[in-house]
Amino acid sequence: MTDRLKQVVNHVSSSNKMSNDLWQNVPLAPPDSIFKLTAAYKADPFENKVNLGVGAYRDDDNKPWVLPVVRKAEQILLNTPSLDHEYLPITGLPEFTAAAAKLILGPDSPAIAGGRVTTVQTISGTGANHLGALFLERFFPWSGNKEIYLSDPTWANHPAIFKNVGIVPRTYPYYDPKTIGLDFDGYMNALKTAPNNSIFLIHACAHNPTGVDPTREQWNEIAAVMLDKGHYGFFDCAYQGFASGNLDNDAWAVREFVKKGVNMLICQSFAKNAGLYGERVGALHVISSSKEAAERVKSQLSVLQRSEISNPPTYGARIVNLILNDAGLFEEWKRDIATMAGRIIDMRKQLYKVLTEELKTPGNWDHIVNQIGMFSFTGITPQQSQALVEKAHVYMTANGRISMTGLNRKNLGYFAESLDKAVRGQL
Ligand code: PLA
Repeated sequence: MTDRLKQVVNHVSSSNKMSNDLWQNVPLAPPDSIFKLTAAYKADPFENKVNLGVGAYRDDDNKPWVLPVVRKAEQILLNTPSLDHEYLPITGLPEFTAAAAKLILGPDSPAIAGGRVTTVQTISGTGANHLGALFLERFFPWSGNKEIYLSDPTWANHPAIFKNVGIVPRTYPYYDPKTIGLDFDGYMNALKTAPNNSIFLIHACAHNPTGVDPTREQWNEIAAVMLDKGHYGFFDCAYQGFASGNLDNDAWAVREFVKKGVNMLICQSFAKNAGLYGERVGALHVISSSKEAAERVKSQLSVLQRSEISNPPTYGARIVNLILNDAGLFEEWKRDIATMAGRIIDMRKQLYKVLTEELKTPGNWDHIVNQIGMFSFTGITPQQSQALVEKAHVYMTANGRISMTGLNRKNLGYFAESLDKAVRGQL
């Protein structure tokens, strides 16, 4: 070997050694609890496999559904040669952010009219949660520890999002396994006993994973304590339209809290209600007490956004912008949402019927029809969930959550029978 060659070999082997050692202390992380189900489902050759994991809408043929209104908007975009691929402003497409604020806060929102809303386009709902968390970590007038109260249970990603920015996640009671419903007393007690000016993360509608929302009377009581205690509301709205099938109904709590003057921000996602999962369309709305404060908030959100993603992506925001700002497309979108919500409600009714009338599965299954939104919290044990995954090829999260959209007329019977066997300990 020539000296030069030896030198090169040595160099390569030493750099290899270095890179081998470099990550030796990096522990192997477990796969994501929700997305691992999608991967396992895809890899499973079993014919009757069922995916009830991720909350992504499927039609009755178990296919992802591109909303007809989205197809139309895409055609319009294709036929608009003036559109280019320049960067958007840091806070996003202005027509989109303005319309997105109106969608959640209402067209006649006094907060919008007063210029008190700062809206920033984000990387879907997750990005809105992250940017909101980051903003609070930096600028919330913390009086003690940096903490946020999350409902028990909540979306699996919430604790990680807050931990990432140095906010400690704590929990407040939300779900009562005995009633398979809301633990309203526990919730109220947590609001009352938390230190003044605490931050509570609240699911705006169609709570994930339980499918259990407060009634309007209960929302009013929650708002009253929040005001009394000076608590801050961190609203996560990932399912507007999916709870009742109606966009305005599902925004009721958010609008009511804004009207009552609860200090709050809202994270908004268009992943589910527009079926734009992978396009990552969302927004963060921060409500301030004055126009001048809203401008300062906007300036700081711009600084944070710039260093995180520089500026948000164009494609999905352009689609939603067309839908929100064209009266005809907007009406069509509402019909598409009603189609999705209606199919889910139908599946709830059918599942309930098969479990209670045909199979006479032990236990009370009223919650299947009473819970709302994409998910049902079945109330089965982690062992029963595990048996369903491992023995019946029914993919669902260990906490007993099922995504109702994964059910259709063809697989509902198989799922119900498998659930029945799991409950009877016969799987
Ligand atoms: N907030 C809640 C309460 C959610 O359930 C989800 C998504 C998001 C925010 C974020 O969605 P986005 O970033 O796509 O807008 N929850 C899903 C998917 C549907 C996931 O885990 O990311 C779920 O299966 O729970």
